[in-house]
Amino acid sequence: PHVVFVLADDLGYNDIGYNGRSHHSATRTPFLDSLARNGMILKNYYTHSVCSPTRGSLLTGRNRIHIGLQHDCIHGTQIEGLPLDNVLLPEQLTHCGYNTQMIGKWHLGFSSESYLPWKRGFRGFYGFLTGSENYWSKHTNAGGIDFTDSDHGPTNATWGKFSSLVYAERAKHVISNHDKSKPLFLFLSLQTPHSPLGAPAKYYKPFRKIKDKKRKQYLSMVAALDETVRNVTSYLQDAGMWSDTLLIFSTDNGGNVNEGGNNWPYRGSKNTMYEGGNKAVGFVHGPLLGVGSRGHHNMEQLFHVSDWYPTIMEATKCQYIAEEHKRKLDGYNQWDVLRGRAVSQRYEIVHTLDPINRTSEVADVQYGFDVNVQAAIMNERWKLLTGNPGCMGGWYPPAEAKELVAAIDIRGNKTIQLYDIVSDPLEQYEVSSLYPAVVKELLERLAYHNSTARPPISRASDDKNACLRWADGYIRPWRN
Ligand SMILES: *[C@@H]1O[C@H](CO)[C@@H](O)[C@H](O)[C@H]1NC(C)=O
Ligand SMILES: *[C@@H]1O[C@H](CO)[C@@H](O)[C@H](O)[C@H]1NC(C)=O
Ligand SMILES: *[C@@H]1O[C@H](CO)[C@@H](O)[C@H](O)[C@H]1NC(C)=O
Ligand SMILES: *[C@@H]1O[C@H](CO)[C@@H](O)[C@H](O)[C@H]1NC(C)=O
Ligand SMILES: *[C@@H]1O[C@H](CO)[C@@H](O)[C@H](O)[C@H]1NC(C)=O
Ligand SMILES: [Ca+2]
Repeated sequence: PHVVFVLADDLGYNDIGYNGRSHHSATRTPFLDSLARNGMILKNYYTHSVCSPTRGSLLTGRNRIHIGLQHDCIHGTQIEGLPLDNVLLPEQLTHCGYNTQMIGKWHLGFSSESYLPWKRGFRGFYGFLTGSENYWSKHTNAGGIDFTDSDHGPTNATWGKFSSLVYAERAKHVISNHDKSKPLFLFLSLQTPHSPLGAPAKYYKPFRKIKDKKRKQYLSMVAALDETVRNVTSYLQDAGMWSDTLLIFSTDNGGNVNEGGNNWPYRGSKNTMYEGGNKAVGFVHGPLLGVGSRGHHNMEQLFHVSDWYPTIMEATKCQYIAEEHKRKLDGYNQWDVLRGRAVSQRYEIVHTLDPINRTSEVADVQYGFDVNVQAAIMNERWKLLTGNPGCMGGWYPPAEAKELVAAIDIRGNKTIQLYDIVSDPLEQYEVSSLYPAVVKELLERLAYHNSTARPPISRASDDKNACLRWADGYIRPWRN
């Protein structure tokens, strides 16, 4: 089958129509909703809480703690990128005869050529290398133009054109040039609805009445996202490829409540360890799933972003280049689970374990784990947080829902928090003092996971000689 993986950037739980309708959100995603309704909605799906870790996990099939991405995103001046000792999903798929194409945002390092997407399994890349940029001019904050066509190098050819349109047109080009006797893997890594906020005027219409400017801009960008997927779907239909396409839709992390996104009724924001940071929008569509064309299909079983790698390998019947690659994965093959033929083997997710992020330099080791360190683990019904879970830790209704009031973070200075995520999915009742045995068990789990972690890459590897704007105006690798 052809596999189209659509990754939205910073789309919150309450920003997709099928969730928003019952949670006071004005978001409108009719096309995505229709795909989801005729596919399988992942109701219990988690990503990491920020861009690079989720993207790294998706492409390696491993948890962020095993690819050095436990601390923060990869910054433009950082030497290290997604560690090179991983074989990425597109490398495996290329080996199985796929035409592997990536469009959009990379954000996994570009200090030297070896980190670039087209050196790591994608036959073609058309998009940007850093984490955010102007949607029209493609300028980053540092001033460089960040746009590269892997066949021709950095380019200014998309200047002035909103990126949704740029990416949809590129997808059309990829699809029409694709040799139909081969399978296609298209990784459509869209910029919407990540900041900087703003969209062409036509997308604002349905949101005219919303007073909050950021929310209005953000929802317009979500509308552009919906239209992009609609158009790409029609290009696949026109090419006769749609009936043999598995489409996966996912966000990369929770909504950023400071930049128009929304995760209501869940707690927290992007970059927090609460559900608002990690509980993600995701669904799958395509005849291969074997689900009927009518009715709602919700999957309640636990699914993590690292599961896509082995799941896609199974769906495509692709043989691993080497068995050892398979053994390195943290992800579970959930293909039969998605098709309702098996029960998920996953019962645990480590959201993070970040030794650089600590609340005190003095260690406070309990059951083998230093609880000053930012960490979060879900295990069956329990969720344990240690250290600093992030600064936007309250409950934030969408700005258009004037009847709802925000509830502020009341956690105080606790370095250990325990929630029963099944009976208390909104994380309102901190119960660590009631269940000391559970706390002990989960701290021991964290100590175990810590013993398997790789040291985090960090800003300590920033290069003072990094160049984010070459004399010709562009961004590109600056080391050999
Ligand atoms: C989608 O296609 C319509 C009709 O051709 C076009 O007007 C619109 O600009 C396209 N939008 C995107 C994001 O591709
Ligand atoms: C993780 O393991 C390392 C190496 O044993 C240790 O130095 C560190 O304190 C541990 N971290 C936590 C959070 O316990
Ligand atoms: C730790 O993480 C929180 C939330 O992600 C962030 O606000 C804070 O700045 C981080 N601190 C350090 C030292 O990285
Ligand atoms: C948390 O600790 C800091 C520093 O010790 C203190 O200033 C602050 O008042 C404490 N906050 C709460 C809610 O206890
Ligand atoms: C990119 O194109 C725009 C519009 O033509 C132009 O103003 C700008 O100077 C160009 N930038 C570079 C680096 O060529
Ligand atoms: Ca993101």
